[in-house]
Amino acid sequence: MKTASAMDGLDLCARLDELAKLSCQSDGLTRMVMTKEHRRANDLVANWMREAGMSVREDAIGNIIGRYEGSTPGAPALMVGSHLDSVRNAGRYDGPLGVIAAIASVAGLHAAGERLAHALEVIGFCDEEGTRFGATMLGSRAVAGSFDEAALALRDDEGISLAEAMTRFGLDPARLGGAKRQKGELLGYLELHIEQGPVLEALGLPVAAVTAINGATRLAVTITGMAGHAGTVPMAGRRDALAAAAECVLAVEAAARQAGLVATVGRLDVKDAAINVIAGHVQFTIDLRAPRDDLRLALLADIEARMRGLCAARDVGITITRLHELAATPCAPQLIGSIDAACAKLGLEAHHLASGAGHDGMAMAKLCPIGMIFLRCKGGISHHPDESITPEDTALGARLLLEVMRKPGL
Ligand code: HGY
Ligand code: MN
Ligand code: MN
Repeated sequence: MKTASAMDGLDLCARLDELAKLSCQSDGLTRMVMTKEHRRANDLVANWMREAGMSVREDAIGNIIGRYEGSTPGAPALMVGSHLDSVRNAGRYDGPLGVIAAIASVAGLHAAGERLAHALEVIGFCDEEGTRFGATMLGSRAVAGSFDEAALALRDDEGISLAEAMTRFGLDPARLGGAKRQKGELLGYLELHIEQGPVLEALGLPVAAVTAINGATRLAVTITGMAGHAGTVPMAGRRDALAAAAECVLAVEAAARQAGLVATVGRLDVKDAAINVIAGHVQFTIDLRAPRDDLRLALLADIEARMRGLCAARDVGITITRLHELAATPCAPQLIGSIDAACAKLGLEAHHLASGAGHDGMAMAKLCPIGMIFLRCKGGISHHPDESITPEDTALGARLLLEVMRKPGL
């Protein structure tokens, strides 16, 4: 990155636009883990990291990591970054903003010849969304040492397992343990991320310190009934898996509304679907979140009970598989305090906000203190092509990130 423009909002947004082109979707952004788009994104980010004065490596799970030594080589590092993968038909700022802003911050230090007492490591996590294989935060779990090896057997829509995809990507699944960092290597983990909600825009504030990240559970549900002829099987005799699944979807929605929480069926697939066939086999996903784990587990139990009851009444089978679970995660008070102090230094209000969305910090919290900065985004829109931030806010977010990187208070 050029010296003067390292923290320039237009330059940062131009780099985010460049990254957004690395997509398997011709008319939008979809970038999934262990794909050629992932490879091209790692290569592009690695070049920017080197330009910013960092040494660069790709770890055993495909995260791209740049290191900028402190005044004493080998000192523990503050890790700063976010994820480089996306959901399908995504916005271009969810994830990459945190990586690009972190690189720009190091580029600013490098240009000034400034070394901190601690080292800095900038990371582009390989898979936070879980778009391709369903299990989420593969990269940060591997770094934190909480990677579930069962995930290696998960298969994508083409039936390719994560293990096979890693091999094709040039990684050895048997060696992914090498990504794990030891306690003490990292002082903490810090991430700049779009808010993905409407609060900051409504308050007229550009940034906030995140206080905690909601806990999340992801489920895969399979309903098995009896396929049949749409014209000959009487309604009374049907074991219609799609009708049962539809009732389950509404039960999920009703349970979440009643609990004052959120639960979403984002994907539903009918096996051997045909216009004139009663569905015999349906799979769908459930994503549920809560700020407290007791509330999340109570909602989970309620949803399971409702679904099992209505499937029994319809004489169809139901299996429920847990794909992913992460507890509600508080951010470190020291980092919240540092973000507040940096806001004060930049003349910004020190607002606090909890995160309804999940983030890699949930996994990293097992290894070290975590902190997050939220940046205002237009209409709170995210996981959508209309996701939007301004160059001015982007530059401000990067400057705030740099201030906290200088004085994390850890
Ligand atoms: O699902 C989430 O909250 C995040 O975008 N992965
Ligand atoms: Mn994200
Ligand atoms: Mn996301």
